[in-house]
Formats: sequence, C-alpha cells, structure tokens
Amino acid sequence: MGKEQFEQTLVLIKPDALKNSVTGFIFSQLSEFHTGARFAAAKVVNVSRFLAEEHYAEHKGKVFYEPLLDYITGVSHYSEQDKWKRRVIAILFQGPGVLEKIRSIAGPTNPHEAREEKPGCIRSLGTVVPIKDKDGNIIGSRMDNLIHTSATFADAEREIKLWFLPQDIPPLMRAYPTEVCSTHYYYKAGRLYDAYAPDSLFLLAPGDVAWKTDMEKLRGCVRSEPEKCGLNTVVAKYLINRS
Ligand code: 3AN
Repeated sequence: MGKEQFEQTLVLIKPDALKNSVTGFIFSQLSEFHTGARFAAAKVVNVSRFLAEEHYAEHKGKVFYEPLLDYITGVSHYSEQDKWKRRVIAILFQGPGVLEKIRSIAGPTNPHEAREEKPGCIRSLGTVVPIKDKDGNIIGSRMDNLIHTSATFADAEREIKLWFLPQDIPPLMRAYPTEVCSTHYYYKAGRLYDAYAPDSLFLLAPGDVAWKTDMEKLRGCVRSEPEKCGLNTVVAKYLINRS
C-alpha cells in the first residue's frame, strides 16, 4: 500500500447528531462511495471529561471551553436522567486526500457560515447556541456543528492516538508505529505504576500492542509528575467506556 493510502483522519459524530437522529444522513455523506476513503475503525464512546479535556486541550481558557466540554460529553443535550444516552461515535477514515475530503463534506466550523457558504454540507444542519454569563449577558457562542474532523495531519495523529488503541484498528490499517509492551502498567489518581497499587486501574500487560509514542511516554511517566510527562493523553483512551 502506498504512503498516500495511509492518510487518516478522525471523525466524531457528536451528541447533537445522535439526539437529532441525523446519523443516517451523516453516514451516507461519509460513505466509502462518496469519500473514496475506507472505514478503518469505529466505536461508540461515553466521553468522559478527562477525554474531552485532552481532545480540546488547545481551547483551554477560551470563553467557549467549558460549554464545549459540556457539549462533547453530552451534558448539553441529555439530562442527568438520560445520561446513559450521552455518546459520540468515533470513526477512523483512511485514504488518499481523506483529510481534505471529509473536511469539505463537513463544511465550515460555524453552522451559520456553513449554511451561507456551503448549503447541504453536514454542518449546515447545525446550530449556534449563545453562551451567557451569570447575569445573562451573551459572552460568546457554542457551535453545535454535529461532527468533528481532524484539521491537519499532526492533529489527526494526535487525535487518532487519543481515541483509538492499535487493536481497535485492523493491523494492515494502522498508520503509526506500534510497540509490544514488556511491562505491566497501572493507573491511579493521576499517577502511573509499573506494579499493582491498591485500587489502581490496569492499563497494559506484557505482550500488549501499544502506540510506540505512548510507550515512550509511559516509560518516562513511572514515578514522575503526570503533568510533565503527558500521561493523560496516553491514559485517556485506556479509560474509554471503563466506568
Ligand atoms: P473545527 O472543528 O472546524 O476543526 P476547531 O478545531 O478550531 O474547529 O474547534 C473545535 C471546536 O471548538 C469546534 N468544532 C467548535 O465547536 C469549537 N469552536 C472553535 N472555535 C470557536 C469559537 N470561536 N466559538 C465557539 N466555539 C468554537
């Protein structure tokens, strides 16, 4: 397979798309026939705040950051009573030019602009919700734009490794180097352990296949400060749908 075949992008079908049941429309737009790209992986995810914070790390501190976390975790669209419905469908697509093709089908970030500039694109069916401060003044907007798609190759690599384990992807469709783990790894309260600690969560065992870059980070994370070694970006995907 040529290198261009290994171009990959992450798509997230967000909670508003599930709530409004436009998944059929989105999947038909994203079909292999329309995009020329291949489905390489898919999973239904109850997005934790932990994962959301990692995914949207670049927006931390912006006025729309907290509303954005509420949106992607499903809190904005499903009440506490319906919290079991809070989901995102994460999909990995692969093929030549896939990044640009799927960004074009998705359309501009802002649904108002999407309707103006590209009627019929997926995000033209989205909506913009005002963000208010505690006094009711409008201080920004939340863009409920139904779908996320990676913006650059660097973003795609970071996001794909954040949402998918190598074993979520058929072996011949893995675009990034992997490594076989030779240690046990456990996680508890923001720290990594290479031996079982009471109440820790099991992450990896010898023989497991992991992203090479994750293994490099994990080796640097045992007994070190988690913020400094980028532990959360590695751990987030191992905690997907765990509790
Ligand atoms: P895109 O999803 O089009 O690549 P990004 O990556 O810049 O856009 O932003 C990620 C998400 O953050 C968007 N989908 C949107 O929901 C939100 N966002 C980005 N910029 C703004 C903004 N200026 N105001 C409100 N929300 C924004």
